[in-house]
Amino acid sequence: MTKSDSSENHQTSAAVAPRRLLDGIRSPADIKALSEQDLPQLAQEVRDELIKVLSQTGGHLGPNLGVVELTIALHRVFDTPRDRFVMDVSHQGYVHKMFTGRLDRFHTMRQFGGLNGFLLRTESEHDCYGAGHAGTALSAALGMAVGRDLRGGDEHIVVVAGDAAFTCGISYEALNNVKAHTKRFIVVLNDNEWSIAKNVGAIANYLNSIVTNPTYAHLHDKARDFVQAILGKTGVQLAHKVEESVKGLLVPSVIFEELGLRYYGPIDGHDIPLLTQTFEFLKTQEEPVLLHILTKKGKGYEPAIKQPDKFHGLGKYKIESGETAPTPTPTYSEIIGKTLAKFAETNQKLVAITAAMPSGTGLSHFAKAHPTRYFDVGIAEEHATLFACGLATQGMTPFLTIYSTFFQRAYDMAIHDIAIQKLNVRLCMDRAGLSGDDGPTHHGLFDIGYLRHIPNWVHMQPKNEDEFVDMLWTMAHYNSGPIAVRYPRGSGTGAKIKPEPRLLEIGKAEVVQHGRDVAIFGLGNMFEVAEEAARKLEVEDHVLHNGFGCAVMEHLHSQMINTPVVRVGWPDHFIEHGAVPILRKKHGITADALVEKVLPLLRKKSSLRPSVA
Ligand SMILES: Cc1ncc(C[n+]2csc(CCOP(=O)(O)OP(=O)(O)O)c2C)c(N)n1
Repeated sequence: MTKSDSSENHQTSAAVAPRRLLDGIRSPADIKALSEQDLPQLAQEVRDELIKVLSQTGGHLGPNLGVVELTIALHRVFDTPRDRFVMDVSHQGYVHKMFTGRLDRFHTMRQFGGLNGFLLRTESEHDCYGAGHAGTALSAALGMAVGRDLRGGDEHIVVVAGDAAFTCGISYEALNNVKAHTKRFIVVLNDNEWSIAKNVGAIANYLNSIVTNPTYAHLHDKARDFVQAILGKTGVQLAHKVEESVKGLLVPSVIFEELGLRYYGPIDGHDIPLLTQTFEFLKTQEEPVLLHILTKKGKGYEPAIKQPDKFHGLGKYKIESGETAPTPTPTYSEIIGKTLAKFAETNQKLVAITAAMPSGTGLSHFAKAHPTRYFDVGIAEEHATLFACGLATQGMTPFLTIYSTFFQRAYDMAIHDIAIQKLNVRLCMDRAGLSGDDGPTHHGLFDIGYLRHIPNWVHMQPKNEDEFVDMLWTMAHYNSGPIAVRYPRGSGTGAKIKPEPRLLEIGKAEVVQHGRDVAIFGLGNMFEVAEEAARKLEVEDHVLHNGFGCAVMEHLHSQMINTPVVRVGWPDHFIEHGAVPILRKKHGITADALVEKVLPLLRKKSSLRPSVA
């Protein structure tokens, strides 16, 4: 749509009925076509849309409410898809989706068949890089910038990364190389002081020290007036001349400059004119630059401002109050947080570690009870793992709680540090199995595969909450090397947890039902499905390849047992996002699908006796 199309449409419909400016935004050109006076209204409409739609779909509300003005300014100044926005995690890309031709599908967000909750290269030409895990943006964007330079291109590469992305080691691995490899590179550090929980560590303190510098408020006002007066009036031609003066007006920050990026800021990330003019200026720079902007997570929605952690990402909620539906039974995460806190009362060596997920992993319960033995290390899974290794060498009892998908980061540590040295690290993998609406970046479908071939590891999965606590108890007492437990998102069967946990025998399966013709091996939360199928054959909430079923087949083979094996698990491709029951049905991870696979074999059973895994 051209500029005139956009305003014409707006006028025509405005004459009939009040129409949102947002509805006229079909592409970034329509953002550029709006007058500066219209932008606050657009920002309000975007916020209203986010709050309304996400109340039904769930999603990353707080982060997106915080980047409304930033996204407007970015799309006014830069031209995607030619210019590239590389968003770290990309959970803050919802507004960008609205502005790039996806507003009409915005209500399908995170639903099966609908828009993904993160940026996806396959979803839009405006999404130049997909993500879901943190810390990848700077490196990937640097690769793009170098590719552009080698090609002789002149497009802009703009990174948008939150303050917590700067707790990731890889962000610094990228920064270490920026200056040597490109001259044109724009980084926006979106500082809202929050990761999912409050951001942690020395870098967070350092950013805070810039922001709370007593001269900052004064300088900020002067900088704003200056940039607006000079750049606003005369455009970017004067940019080079004023560069030194602009820098002088802003608070100098050593760390980013030492790393080779010219630092600008901090500036108000909700001030569209200031952001726009600053981007116009940064666009002209022939050196890597970092703009530090200050934003409020959850801006414009009181419940999200009051509880940034909860509203970082959540399911459905009531718009008026922000209330969410209560979970009927305690989740596995809650159980682990409380159980470890209880164990730690008598085991003074028990320590618990999270990589920026205190509430997600349930460790917030542990943190309250044992603050000195609780460690949030930031978004730093490799460091968290090595840190646990170090603690283990000191005879501590480290519990490392990480989502299955994020532990992929620490694969080398699982071999090189934990397994080879046979360290007593207890790995608790939350969200093992399908994560549902977050999609392929978050499904925990690979951990059996990536751990089971490493020597020395014990790997468990409980069939219900009670067995989970037994497993945690067993882990706390297991001192013969690494031990892991995987458990799903949400609640289990609701099984009553007995008062005293029991020690489990390592490597021993439980025979739940005796029979003939078929042997069903069920793992973890798939036990219910298996029970129903045999009443149930067990299946696995993991990819088939290198999963539990493979382990069963290998074992049968090694014992020279020649029997057909039916395996039920996730197929060999990345599973899309959507509600878990829909995805299970689509991919045949149900008792019915299992029975259907086994029946033909049973019909032939005169000669064969099948096993199911
Ligand atoms: C490797 C990895 N670990 C953990 C997470 C979970 N996670 C998603 S967003 C987020 C916090 C991001 O904070 P920040 O970058 O400051 O952005 P904000 O949400 O505050 O805008 C975390 C820890 C992740 N996505 N990737």
